[in-house]
Amino acid sequence: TNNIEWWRDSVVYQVYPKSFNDSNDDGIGDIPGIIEKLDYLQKLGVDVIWLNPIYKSPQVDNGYDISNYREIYSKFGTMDDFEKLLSETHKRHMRLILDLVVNHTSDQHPWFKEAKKSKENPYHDYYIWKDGDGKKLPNNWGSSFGGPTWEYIDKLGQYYLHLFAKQQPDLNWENPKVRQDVYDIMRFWLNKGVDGFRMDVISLLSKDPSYPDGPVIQNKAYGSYYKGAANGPKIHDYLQEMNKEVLSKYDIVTVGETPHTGIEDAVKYTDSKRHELNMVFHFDHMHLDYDENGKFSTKRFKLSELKEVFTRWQEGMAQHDGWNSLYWSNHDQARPVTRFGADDTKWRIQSAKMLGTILHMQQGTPFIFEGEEIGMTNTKFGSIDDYNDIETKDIYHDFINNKKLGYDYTMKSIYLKSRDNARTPMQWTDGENAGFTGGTPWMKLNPNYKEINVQNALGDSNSVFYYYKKLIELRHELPIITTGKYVLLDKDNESTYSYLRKTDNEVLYVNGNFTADNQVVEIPKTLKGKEGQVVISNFDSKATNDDKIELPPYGAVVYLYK
Ligand code: TEU
Ligand code: CA
Repeated sequence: TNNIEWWRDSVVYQVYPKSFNDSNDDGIGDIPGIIEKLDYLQKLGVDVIWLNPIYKSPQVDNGYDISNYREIYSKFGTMDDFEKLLSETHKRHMRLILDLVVNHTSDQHPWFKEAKKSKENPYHDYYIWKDGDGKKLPNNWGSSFGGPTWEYIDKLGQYYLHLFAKQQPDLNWENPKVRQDVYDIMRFWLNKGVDGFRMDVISLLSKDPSYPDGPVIQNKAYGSYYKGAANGPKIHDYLQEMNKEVLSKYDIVTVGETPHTGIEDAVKYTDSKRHELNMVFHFDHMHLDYDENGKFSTKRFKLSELKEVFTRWQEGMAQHDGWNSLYWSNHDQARPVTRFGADDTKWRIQSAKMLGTILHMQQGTPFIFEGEEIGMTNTKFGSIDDYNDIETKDIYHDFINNKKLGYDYTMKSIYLKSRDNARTPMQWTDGENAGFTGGTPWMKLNPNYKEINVQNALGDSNSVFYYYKKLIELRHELPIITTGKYVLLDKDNESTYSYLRKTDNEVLYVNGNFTADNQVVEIPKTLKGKEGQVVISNFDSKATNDDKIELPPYGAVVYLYK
């Protein structure tokens, strides 16, 4: 539309390949299945598709444990399938980005198999080792999926570091050979024509060489590794080197997943003058409903805190030359309509649209996770055996056996927070297995697919789908959504969220009701008496020159003042 970089007014759609669409009825989503649905994504109007890892992997952590970075996981298809996906995506004027997982590899990667043979092996130094006796751990760090971050290899008399599962050993970024090999992998995919990367836990690459003990928080048995691993001493050197050697040579988009990163660090990653990344995913809004046990809580977020987080990031990135990513969920998070809206039959559709409005009218690049555009909800499986996710299984064990929180509470927290809420198969139709597969699905479906599915959404002009389509169109049509200055209104109001986006000659006025009651919003003084045109709303709202707006339950309305 204008001369800003293309990714600034793009909308990204995240595909979790395993759960998207199965083309050959083996129960597992695959690349040919994604190709079948490209017309659907084009209809939605998204600009970019991000695929979770599609590489060869033992699937201990659903593809975040890679054993060959240049091969496709065989159940997802072949390299030919991938190349076809890429060209079919480009044919439809969309772009495709891949997940780059280079904090760790699989323990089945040839580098690691070599590395653990001996200390003299040329690949030994590709990973992070500490001498020891197998009794005293090098420090108190606990891994993300339970147990210590250190695994002992008897033969070597050494521990290796794994911030995640023990099948995910951390790469040693201090070693320039590791970095060059990673850059080669990146070039391999970029030279095929992929349009960028989402970079997994990229804030964790550079470890503090003193490996300091971390504080023991969230009732965990071990210390947190963040102090010694997040935003470490050399992280910006590494990313600037990566940018210089690889990223700067291509017209691509990069988004870093950056656990434990606040505004100050995020500015360093994304300020365009520093030549690192285009944007990052922070977790501040994801933490609002954590409790003393961390993520797996039954606590509900507070609206004033949500506003505080969004506003801090909107203002913080705008003050610098940074850029926001915008998301309600992804493959690691609960479904937003359950977590931030209301997933009951009465308010599901309204609240899904309201949440979409509040996020998509902000400055930044929005990410839509598959199924969000039809308002898919969390699920409740009857037994822990129906769950697949390594994190969920670890929490179940920890809550029941160690923390003694009881079965009912444990399952309740899983119903609210398990990553598998996001990973149930995509709901295409009301037919068998929601049209996801003709075989036995790798994970159970959410039984509400009879009602919530793409087929129904496409047949109903009032569906969440068409509302999201409109939100995406607005971003392409109204530059103010990309460029306008964000101003929060009525910050302490626990029922409604209102903000402005401003340019020199226009104002966008965004309102969302987060409750199941009617709410009245006072129009700000500067807009009173002027006529705002409705650009999108989930209820029957008209142009207004009134002093107040009446919002129905979960109502949302956006006005444009010229
Ligand atoms: O997640 C990184 C991360 O910070 C996780 O601890 C995340 O917060 C957690 O899943 C939330 O419950 C990334 C990937 O997105 C995730 O799927 C992988 O399991 C993880 O890295 C390891 O690669
Ligand atoms: Ca398949």
